Amino acid sequence: MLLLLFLLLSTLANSDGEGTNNSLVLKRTQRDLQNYRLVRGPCDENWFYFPPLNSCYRFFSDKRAWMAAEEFCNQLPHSGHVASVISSIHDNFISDVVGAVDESKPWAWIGLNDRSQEGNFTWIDGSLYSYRNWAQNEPNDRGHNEDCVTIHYSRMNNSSEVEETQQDPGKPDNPCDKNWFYFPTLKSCYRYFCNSRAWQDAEEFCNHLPHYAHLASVISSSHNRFISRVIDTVNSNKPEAWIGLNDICKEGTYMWIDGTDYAYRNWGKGEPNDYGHQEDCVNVNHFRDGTWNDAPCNKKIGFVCSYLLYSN
Ligand code: MAN
Ligand code: CA
Repeated sequence: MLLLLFLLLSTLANSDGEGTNNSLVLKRTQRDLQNYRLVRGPCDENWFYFPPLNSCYRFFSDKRAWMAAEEFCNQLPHSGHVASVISSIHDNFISDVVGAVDESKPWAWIGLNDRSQEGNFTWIDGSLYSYRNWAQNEPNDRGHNEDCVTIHYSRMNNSSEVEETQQDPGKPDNPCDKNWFYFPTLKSCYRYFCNSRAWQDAEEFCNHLPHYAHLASVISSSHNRFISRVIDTVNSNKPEAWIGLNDICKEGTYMWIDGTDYAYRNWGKGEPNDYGHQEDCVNVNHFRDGTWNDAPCNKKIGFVCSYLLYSN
C-alpha cells in the first residue's frame, strides 16, 4: 500500500512573534480563501505559500519511512517538519500541493503520529491536535503496527481522508516472519529473493517455504508500490523480479498463480507484447519503475513471494 510519500512544512521566520492563534487565523481563512489557488508567495522555488499560517509547503515524492521523512525535512535549509493539517481549507490546500507534483494525489505522510503512546496522537511540529479527518474506521492500529498517518485525496470527488498506515515495512513488531513485510489490506507477507530463478522454479521455491507461499499477486497501485519497496529493501537498483502473473495456459489470457482475479494491471508501455512469441511470464520493474513486462519464463531473475498470514 501507500505510504512513504511525504509533505513538508517550513514555517517562515515569524515576524509577528507568536502569531499562531490558529482559530483566529482560520476564521479569516474561511472567509477570505474559499477560492484559494496555489501561489509561491514569499516561499522558495517549488514551495507553495499558505498565508493563514505564513508557511511554505512542498510535496516530495521520494519514498521514505515516516521518521526518515521527518529527518529529511529537519535537514532542509529552512529546517521544516512533516506538515500538520489544521483545518479543512488547509487540508484542501495540502491536497493541491500534492496534486501539483503528482496529479494522482498519492498517499503522503503528514506529521500526525502516536509513536510515543498508542492512541495519543500528536503533531510532530507541536500543532494542536483538534482538526480531524479520519477515514472511516480509522485510526485502527491494524496489526498493532500503525503509528504514523498519511493523507490521500480521492481523484473522484476531491474529498479528503486520513488513514493511519503501516510504518516502515519490516518494523520489528510486524506480524510477518523476519525479513518479510506486511501488507495489511490482504493480511499477507512479502519477501523479495534476489537469487535468480526461472519463473516456475521461483514459484516452486515459494511453495516450499515454511508458510507455503506463491509468487506474489498485485491488486492495486498502492500494492504495486508496496512490492516495489519490498524489492528496494534488498536492492535499490529496481531489479526486474518475477510476480505470479502468467499466460502459460492460454496465450493472452493472464492469470495469477495464487488464484487472485486479474483486474489490476500495470503494464509498461507497449506490454505485454509476447516478444518472439515466447513470453508468458511477468516481471515488475521493466523500466526500473514498477511496471510490468511479459518475458520468457526461462529467464533467470529474482522474484517476490507472498504468503497469507492467517490462512484457515
Ligand atoms: C524489450 C521489450 C520487451 C521484451 C524484452 C525481451 O525490453 O521488447 O517487451 O520482453 O525486450 O528481452
Ligand atoms: Ca514483453
